[in-house]
Amino acid sequence: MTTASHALTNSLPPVAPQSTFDVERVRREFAILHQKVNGKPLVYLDNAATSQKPESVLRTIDKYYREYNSNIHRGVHYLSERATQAYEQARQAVQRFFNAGDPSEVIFVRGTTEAINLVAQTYGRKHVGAGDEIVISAMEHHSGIVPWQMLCQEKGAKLRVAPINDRGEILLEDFEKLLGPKTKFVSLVHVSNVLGTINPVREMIAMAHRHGIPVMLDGAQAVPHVKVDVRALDVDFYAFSSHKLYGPTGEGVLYGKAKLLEAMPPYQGGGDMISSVTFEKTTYNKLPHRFEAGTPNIAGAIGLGAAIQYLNQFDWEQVEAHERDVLNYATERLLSIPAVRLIGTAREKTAVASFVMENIHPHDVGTILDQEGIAIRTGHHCAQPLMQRFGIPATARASFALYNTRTDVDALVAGLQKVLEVFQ
Ligand code: 7TS
Repeated sequence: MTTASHALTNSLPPVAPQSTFDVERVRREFAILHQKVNGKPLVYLDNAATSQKPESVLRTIDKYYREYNSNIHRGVHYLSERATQAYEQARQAVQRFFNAGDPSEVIFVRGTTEAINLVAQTYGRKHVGAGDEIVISAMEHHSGIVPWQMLCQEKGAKLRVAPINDRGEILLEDFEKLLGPKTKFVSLVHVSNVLGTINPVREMIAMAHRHGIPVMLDGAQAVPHVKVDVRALDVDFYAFSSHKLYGPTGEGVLYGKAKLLEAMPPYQGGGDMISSVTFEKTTYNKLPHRFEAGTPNIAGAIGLGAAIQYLNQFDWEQVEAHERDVLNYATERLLSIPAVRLIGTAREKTAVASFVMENIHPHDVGTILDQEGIAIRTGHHCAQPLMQRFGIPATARASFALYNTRTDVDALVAGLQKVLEVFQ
C-alpha cells in the first residue's frame, strides 16, 4: 500500500508512514486488546467476524458526532457542508484504496450482504430470465448464495456451483465448463471466510469475460489482507464491509463499473436518489447517489475513510509478510497437535486457520478457549454448504489481523492443550 497523502479534512492529521512494520506499535493503537477476559489477557482471534478499531477511527467518529453531526447533501449550513465534504472524501479514500476509476463507482451500502443483494435485485432482475444460469462456488458465504437463489426462484433460473478440491481450492476446469450461453452472471468469494483460500480471481474473471459474462467478487475477507485493484482485476462489481477492515459496523462498499451501474434500475426509492419527483413520474439522480436512498450511515462512511487512512500508513507488502508469518506459524503449531485436523489447506491462503479436533465438538473448543481469554469463532460460519462438502457440522476458526502475533498463536496452542486435558 502506498503512503497516505490524502488526510480527511475533518479527521486526524495523517499518521506518519511506518518504515518497518512494528506490531507492538500497532497494538498500542487498539485499546480493546489490552484487557483481561476471564482473568487472562485477551487474545482476539475472531477477526474474520469483525476486526477491532484503531484509536484514529474511534476519534474520527467521536469528532463527527461532537463537532459536525449534520445531514449531508441537503443543508446549506456550515455543519452540513462539513459533513458532506467528509462523507465524499471517504468515498474518494475508498476509490484510491482499491483503485476504482472514479468516486461515482463507489456506492456506500450497509455491508457486503447489502451490496450483493443490491446487484441481485437490480442488475440480476433486469438481466436474468427463465432458463438462465448464475454461477457461484462451493465456498460462498450465505450472502453469496441466498440472494442469487432468491433471484433464481423468482425468475425460473438455475444456480450452478463450481466444485472445490479437498484442500479447498476451486477446480478451474470445472468452473470454466459451467460457463456458457445460458450463464448470465458469476458471483465469487475472493477469499473464503472458512478456508482462507485466495481464489485465482483474475484468471476466473478473464474466463467469464471470454464468454461476455460479468463477475461480482465478495471481497469481505480479501480487502483486510490482500491488495485489491478493481481495475487490474477488471472485475465488474466488488463488495466489502467496513467492519472487517478496522472500520465501523453498518457500513460497506459496492464498487461497480460506471457503465453497468448507469444501466441498472434503482434499488431503493426515497430521498437523495432522485433528480425530480412528481406524482406521475420520478427521474433518478446520477451516480453514486442513485443507489444511496435516504440518510446514509454518515458516521460509518467517515469512519471507514479513517480506517483506510489508518491503513495507508503501512507498506502493504510488510503487512502481508507479517500476516503470512503468523498464519504459517499457526499452521505449523496446529499441525503439531495430532488431534487437530486443518480444514482449508489451499496453496494460496491468508489469515484464517479453521480446524476440527477428534471427538471434540468445536463449540466445546471455543468455550474452553474463552475461559483462557481466547476469542475464536465456532460453527458453520454462514457457509453450511461448505461444511457439507467437508462432511462436518462445524469448525473452530482462528482468524488473524495485522495486530496478531506469534505470541497469540502460542496462547491458542496452549489453550488447545487445555481442551485436550479436559477431554482426555
Ligand atoms: N462474505 C464473506 C466472505 C464473509 O466472510 C461475510 C461475513 C460476509 C460476506 C457478510 O458480511 P456482512 O458484513 O455483510 O455481514 N463473515 C462472517 C464470518 O466469517 N463470521 O462472522 C461474519
